[in-house]
This record gives sequence, C-alpha cells and structure tokens, in this order.
Amino acid sequence: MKKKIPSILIITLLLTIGFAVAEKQPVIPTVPLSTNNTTLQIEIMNRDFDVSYHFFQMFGVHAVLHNRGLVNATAVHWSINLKGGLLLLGKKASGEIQNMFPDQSTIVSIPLVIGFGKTTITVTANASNANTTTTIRQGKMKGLTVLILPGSENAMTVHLEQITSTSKFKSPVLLTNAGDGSNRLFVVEKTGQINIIKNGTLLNTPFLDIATKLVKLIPFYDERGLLGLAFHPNYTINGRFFVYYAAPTTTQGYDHQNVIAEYTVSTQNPDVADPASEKIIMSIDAPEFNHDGGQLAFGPDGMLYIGVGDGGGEGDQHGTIGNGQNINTSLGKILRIDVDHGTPYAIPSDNPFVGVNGLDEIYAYGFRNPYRFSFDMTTQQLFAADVGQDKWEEIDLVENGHNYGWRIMEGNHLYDPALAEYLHMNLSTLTPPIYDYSHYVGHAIIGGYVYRGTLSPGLVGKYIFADWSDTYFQPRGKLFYLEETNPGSWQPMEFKLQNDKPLNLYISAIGQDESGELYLIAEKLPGSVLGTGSIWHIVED
Ligand SMILES: [Ca+2]
Repeated sequence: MKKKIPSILIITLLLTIGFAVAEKQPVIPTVPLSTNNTTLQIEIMNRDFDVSYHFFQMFGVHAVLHNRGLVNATAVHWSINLKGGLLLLGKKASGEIQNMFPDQSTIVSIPLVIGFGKTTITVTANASNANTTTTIRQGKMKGLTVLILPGSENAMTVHLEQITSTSKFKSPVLLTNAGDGSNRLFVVEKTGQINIIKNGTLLNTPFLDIATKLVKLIPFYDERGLLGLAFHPNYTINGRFFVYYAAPTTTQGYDHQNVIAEYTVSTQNPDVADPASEKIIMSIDAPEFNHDGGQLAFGPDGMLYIGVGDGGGEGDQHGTIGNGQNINTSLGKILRIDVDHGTPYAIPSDNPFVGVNGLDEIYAYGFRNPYRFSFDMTTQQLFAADVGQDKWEEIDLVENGHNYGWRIMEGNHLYDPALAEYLHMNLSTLTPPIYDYSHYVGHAIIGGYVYRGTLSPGLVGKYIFADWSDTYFQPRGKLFYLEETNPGSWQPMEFKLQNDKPLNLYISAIGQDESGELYLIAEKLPGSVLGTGSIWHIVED
C-alpha cells in the first residue's frame, strides 16, 4: 500500500473488507425461531432513510445476516460479490463476525458501489457451526445507487395485465366475487364504494356507496374505512352480503367503531344493492385509528369469519395485558359467527370459548392486525397474514382455538416474553407462523390466496401474497409465493416479473374471482386524495 492520502486509504480499506453493523440486542429465545434447517439466513435488500436513517447506506449494496438457530453462530465469515454491468468501484467485500447470538441481525455491506447496468449480487455466509448459505439477487446499478430487482433466484416469473386501465380507484382495498356465476369483479374502495367490473368494464353506478356512514378519513393515509366485503354462500338465492367499515363512535375514549353489517341486493337490478337494507350485525369499538383488520370471509362450514385488529397504537398497549392475549375482547382476534341463525347471529357450538371463560365469538387469537385472510378453495385451510410491529411480518395457518402469540411474539421472535410469564403461559402453547420475513424485506404483509385457477397452471397450489412496500416513501410493493415443498415445510419465493421491472406500486390487496384467478390491487400513492388505484390480473409467464 503506497497510498499517500489517508481518506483514500480508508475508503479502499472499507471497500476491501466492507463492514458489518449489529442492529439488535441479543435475546435468549425459549422457542425455536425458525423451521429452517440452516442457521444463517441472508436477505439482500434496498436501503434508504426509512430503514436506516444513515445517509451513506442509501448507497452501496447491503444484506442482512440473521442467525435463526438456537445457538450462537461463531466465526461467521461473509462475502458479497458483484458481477456484470459496468462496475467502476465496489466489486466485492468480505469480513468475519466473531459471534452472532440467536435471533441477531447484522447488516453487511459494500458501502460504495459505482456502476451502471444489471449486476448479479452474490452473498455468502458460513460459520464454524453452520453450513454455507448463499443468496443471489439481480440488481440495477444507476451510478451510486443499486436497486434490487424483483425475484428470488430460480423463482417463477409472472406478468401483470391491467384490468380497466382507464379507471382510477381511490384507495382500493379488496377485490372479490359474488360466487353467483356472473363472473363480476367487486372492487371495494376504502372511501365507502363497492364497484362492479362486468365483462372487463367498470360500471358507472357503484353497487353500494356507504361513504356517509364512515368516519372522516385522513386523506393522505388512513387504515380505517370500508375494509371488508363477503357474499353469503347462498347469495344467488338470498341476495345477502356483508361489509366491514369504520363508523363514528360515541363511546368515551374510543376513536371509532368497526361495524359488521348485512345488506341485500336490489330485487330489481342485480348490479345495485338496496342501500336501505342495512342490518347491523356487530359493532366493535376501536381505541385508535390503526390496526383495523377488516377481512370478512365465509368458511367452508358456512360460518362468517371476521378479522379484528388489536386496537391500534403500537405494541398492543391497551389494557393491562394488551388485547391480543385478552380472551374477553374481540380486538386482536379472528371471530367466527353463524349469520343464518339467531338475532343478529348465533355462536357456532364448537367455538373454543363456548361454555368457558372467554368471548364466545372468538375462533383464534393473538393477532395484531389480521388485515387479510382467505380459505384455500381446495384444502379449505385458513391462511392469515398478520401485519407485524417493527420487525417481522407473518403468515399463519389458523385453526380453531389456537393462539398466534401477539404481543408475546412477533412472528417467530420474542416481543414481550414478560407477558407470557405474567399470564403463566408456556410459550410452547403458542402456534408459530408458517413463515415470517423481516422489515428489511417489507413493511406490511398483504395476505393473498392459494391459486386454484386454470390460466396459470404453474401457480396451482401456491399461496400468493404480497408486501405493501419496503419503504413508506416509495411505492416498492413486492409479490411473493409460498409453496409447501414437504408437509409442514414452506418455501418462500419472490416472483420474478416480466422485463425485470420493479412494480413501483404500493400493494393493498390480492383479489380472487369466481374461477380462482388472482388479481393485484395496488396504488401509486397511498391515501384517498388522488385516485391512483389499479387492478392487475396476475398471469404466469
Ligand atoms: Ca365463553
């Protein structure tokens, strides 16, 4: 080394050895953190102010190493290599971390990359007590920045075909069907409208507009509004359907109430509902504006399932034990009711808390914000996506009476283990997610569906889901799938997209039509000020 300028020397040194930043205090886990066989997990991610607040981490290439095993990983050797494109600076970096605690995340980087064009990023890590793990992703270099392109290595490729490209939806949150053979798509806008797309055309008159019943929404970002719609399994005969929306409340100390209401279709026109037919089924006071859940779905048992958030704020701090673990509140639950009996409903006799302490409506508990869930049309399994707090997003296979852990757990990770102690609860009684991913990958999981359509045979049996965006400030939604490669073993993949183009959209939902085809519901800007919402058919390449 004969460099005479010290700063050049430092930069050269950094580029050669890279650096690693520990981001998390060690915790001692008492439950398995992961079903992964390997201990080390690598995620290559986009960095920006939103994640790091470190200006210089906007540049370069960054990966998070995660120790998902139950023991310390020692002598963790890592390397990052870039190949391809016009690369002027920052080809590789490597380093060693002496010790990684279970559940510890550490960011490793090539701090400065200067280049243009597509590049292949290979990150490898091994430890004295863990096998070599490699993750490969494609990136696009634009001078000082490197954008990670969609798609895991060896992932399937899909393309998106826009439906009614001229229409601009305001905060679309849901797309569903009536199951009546009409093949109409029902698109719900958070602002209170249910629209119909019939034979590819958006009808001028909404099916239903309940804007006047809603709380006043915050224009730029709100989690409240019209969030849920489900048609009765015998809709063709009885014309009944159900909605979930945020209405004002008069209860002291609460922000709004989430209302589950029944409507019926007009007797004259199948494309409009009868606005005067409303029957309130249930009202749930919510203390904060956020974490509203909102999914409604009829199960294969004919019961109505309802996703209710934990009441909002952050960290589930309402009440002495929060709401997720409080079996005497609807908040933080998936409820199950029988809307064909009773007034206004009956309780299915096999709900877990019938005849014992606990709210009879509860089907499963320990959720933070089960914003979207669905039943597999074939296996009838209930897949729920629970939006996480600050670190982990999760997918749960929901079963009668199970406890999914929030706020003791966030994904597979301890969040408030003291609460388990306080409740004298053994952590082994909690049901872990089938998959979780960190906030380095995305910020809010958007639950989807198991594909059971016919136009994309390669997608059959895969659970297709999304993430809203990996940053609040840019529309960087991602589309994923989860495949059960062996019983109980779920393999996650991010879809590759045709032409390698990032979506440049915030994803707000996945929708399903009568034949099992799936749709992406997304917007360019969150909020209801501008109508930037669009709908895309997801098609295998
Ligand atoms: Ca009870």
